[in-house]
Amino acid sequence: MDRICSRKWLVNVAAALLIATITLYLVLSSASGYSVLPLEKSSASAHPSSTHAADTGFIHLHPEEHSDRPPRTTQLFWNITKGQRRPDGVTKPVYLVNDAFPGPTVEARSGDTVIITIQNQLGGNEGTALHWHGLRVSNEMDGVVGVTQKAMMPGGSFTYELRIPDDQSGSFWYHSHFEEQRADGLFGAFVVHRAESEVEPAHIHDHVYEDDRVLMVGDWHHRPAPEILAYYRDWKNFKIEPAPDSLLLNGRGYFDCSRAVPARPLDCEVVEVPKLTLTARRTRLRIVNTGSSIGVSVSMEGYSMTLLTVDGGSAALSQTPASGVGILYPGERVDVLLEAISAAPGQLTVALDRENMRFPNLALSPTQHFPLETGDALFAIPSQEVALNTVIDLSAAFGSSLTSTKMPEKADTTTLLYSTISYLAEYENRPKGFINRTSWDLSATQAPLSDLARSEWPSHVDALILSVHQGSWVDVVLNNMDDKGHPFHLHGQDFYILALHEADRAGLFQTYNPFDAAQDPPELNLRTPLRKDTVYVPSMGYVVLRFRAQSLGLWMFHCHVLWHQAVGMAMALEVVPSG
Ligand SMILES: [Cu+2]
Repeated sequence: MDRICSRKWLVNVAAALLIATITLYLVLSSASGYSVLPLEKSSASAHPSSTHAADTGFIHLHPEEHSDRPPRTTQLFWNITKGQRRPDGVTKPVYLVNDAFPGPTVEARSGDTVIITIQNQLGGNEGTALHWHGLRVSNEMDGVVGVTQKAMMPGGSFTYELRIPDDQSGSFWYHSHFEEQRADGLFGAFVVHRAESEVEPAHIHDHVYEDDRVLMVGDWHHRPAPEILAYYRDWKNFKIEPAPDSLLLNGRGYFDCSRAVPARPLDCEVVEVPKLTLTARRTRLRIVNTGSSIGVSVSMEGYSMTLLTVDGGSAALSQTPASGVGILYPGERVDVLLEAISAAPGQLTVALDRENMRFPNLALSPTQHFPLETGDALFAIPSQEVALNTVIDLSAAFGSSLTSTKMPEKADTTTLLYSTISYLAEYENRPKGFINRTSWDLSATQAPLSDLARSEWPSHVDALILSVHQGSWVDVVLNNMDDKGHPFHLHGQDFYILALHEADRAGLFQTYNPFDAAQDPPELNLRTPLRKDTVYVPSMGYVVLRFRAQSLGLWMFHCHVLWHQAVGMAMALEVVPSG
């Protein structure tokens, strides 16, 4: 009798366990199948790298290991390969540096020499090269295929010897400058810490922070970049850039699989929304837009943001602390000081600007939220006054005061440029980028121009090459003839932004010609201009840039929207010896 009873009891327990298991399975499988924001769930289907216990979602920096040591030389070895990854749940072949996506973060200090030997292990016939965005390295190390080097072919290697100037520190990044590899993940962060002995503007020096972190933000396409470019170049698509599918923070995002359309099947798994954690009361956050075409705004609930620097460590000031910053365009960087104003968990919000998304992608959430947690040790700083829901306007920021010895009242040469993307019958109605009616055809420049005699350049590339003397001051007036903005990046030197003008009447160009005596010149900011290496030129407006030509060689100047650059919106600056 006892045995029968106990057997019945066992059967009941087993049945109950079975029902519980089935229920749990149904709950979990429906969560992983349909929930858009599965905050807490089994890690079984999550991306492996997002489940790491110590993971904060940010890239941690170590200024204490660099600021008070003497300059040194370090050697790195990087293998470039390609592999399948699921950055946002959707499988895609991405570029890997030493098996990592994004590539490893480089940390150095001003005056260091970083030697990086790159092995191309991509196989097939695919070349590559890396560019060190914003770093003032010697011209032959600039990594631009067709200008400063040949593409490094599979099985080959190339050694970049990066001598970081004694007076350069800040937030940089590296990325491929060959075809469209940047859009498929060949990039990483590069931070140069300031030596303690260097003088720093007071508004930065007065701030203390306990943590120093990087956040790379960028749009993301599920299809390989060559397909995106082919779409953009197709005359049937009216020169409208394809909207991205997703966005990534330090290489991770989340895509709602149920939004995939049958016409474009995806290998999609629901992944956890990446969580972000900040443990310090004050953090220096270096935000890099690593995307292909879209501007981003970033805001953080529970934190105030104070502008510190823009691009490669140039001081920048704006109004009172805000709760966000933007719009940051591809290639641009901004360093902000984050101060906790609330100990409660909040969220980080990224909003993608719609300017380069005229055909909306219904699968994309243009504004995305990521849970932002605070560490145990965190407590709010009560004295902070933050205008909530305000965003630091980078186009209205200004730099620290310049003395007249730093920049002359007048430049030695002035260049007038007009840029546009048009589609003309003679080019089969494909979009083509022009600067002063020249267009850079990258596929035609396999031999680097730096290896060729000047007289041979025109037969290799039909593009504008502006020659200036080393040490001379150059003004560039760049008029944007398009009804959308373009973030232009100059290699090898920083420029001051003396004027920036956005057309204030829709449909009306407001250009500036400094050689037209009848036109009133705009007001130039000669005392507190922002110093940058990437500038957003507003639609139908213009910028006036001034820089001192520094390093000898050929330096590209191009739109950092990858699709615009790929269809020719590029030119070069040639710095020749003076006298
Ligand atoms: Cu552009």
